[in-house]
Amino acid sequence: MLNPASFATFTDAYLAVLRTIADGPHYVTAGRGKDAWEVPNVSFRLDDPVARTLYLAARRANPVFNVAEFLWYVAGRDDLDMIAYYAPRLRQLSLDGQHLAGTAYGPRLFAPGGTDHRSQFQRVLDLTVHEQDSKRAAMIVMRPDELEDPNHPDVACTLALQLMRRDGKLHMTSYMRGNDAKIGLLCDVYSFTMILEFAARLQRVPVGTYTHHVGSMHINTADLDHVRAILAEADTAPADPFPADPMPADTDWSVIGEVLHHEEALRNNHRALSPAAAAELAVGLYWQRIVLLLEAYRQIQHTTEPVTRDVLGALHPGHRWLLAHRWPDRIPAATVHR
Ligand code: 5HM
Repeated sequence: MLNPASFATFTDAYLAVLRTIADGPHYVTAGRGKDAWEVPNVSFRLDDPVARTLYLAARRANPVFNVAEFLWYVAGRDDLDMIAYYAPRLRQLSLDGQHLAGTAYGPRLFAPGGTDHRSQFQRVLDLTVHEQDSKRAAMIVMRPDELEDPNHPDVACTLALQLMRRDGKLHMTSYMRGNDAKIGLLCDVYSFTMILEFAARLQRVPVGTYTHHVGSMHINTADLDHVRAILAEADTAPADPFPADPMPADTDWSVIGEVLHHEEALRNNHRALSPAAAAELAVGLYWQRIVLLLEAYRQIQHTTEPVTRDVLGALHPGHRWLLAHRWPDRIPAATVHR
């Protein structure tokens, strides 16, 4: 069997990867200050890349960071101003205290460049339209010069993202040199499948499959107890309690621009956003709820009060559940049901 295993949801794939490493590491590695259990050459396929959200309380996934990382990428940004507001630990990877290098995939994928002034993303989209069966639609992320400084704290872990249009659907394959199976895997699959779904909406074709190939899949030994707690919860937790929510068919660059505009205002605490004001935004309900998720995070970051009930009530129920497990002291318990 030369093809990777297929999974219905990301949750199934994530648990299989964690179990494989925790039950039988091939190597114990040491390097760059972190010991890890490693299984090399791990691949899997997701049949429904939209079912990307993990609902396991022990993992304490941060839905705000997942959305923000996608937005940071498509905006073509490399600044800490935006992304460290959502993930302060990323500051440790920056050499100048203002920008990220390898972790910032946005400029590499989405910034216009070259003599044709197109982004890599635009080039591969154009390619899959003009030559539907193309095998060339790969966006390159890691760069050869990144290894000039072997001690650089921030070298891209993703080698390439490839689009393939087959049977009328848009599929994605990602190639990574290394992936932290507990933390990075969840965030990377989330943002890459969002990029796939956005690309499919721009082309007005259905989302196909997502395939993930990793050279070094590993769990840091410091995370092993946490991983065992996640696996123990998964043994008894119900399967994905909230249905996957597809991106609206009319999602295009103007919708993303509108969402980014509100993201910036909320991040800088220039204003609050009520559910009534969100309902007036010129974007679909899906994106209104994402902007409201950013409003909930504004309240968590810029106030000391519990998140207001009207905002929590207007969120996607899955986001509300995730927020309640990530910030239990800021979410009134009565507002959350599985
Ligand atoms: O020594 P190295 O550059 O591989 O350390 C980076 C760590 O962050 C690795 O554990 C890598 O797998 C993880 N990582 C990830 O899982 C990093 C990035 C940033 O590119 C990522 N996913 N997107």
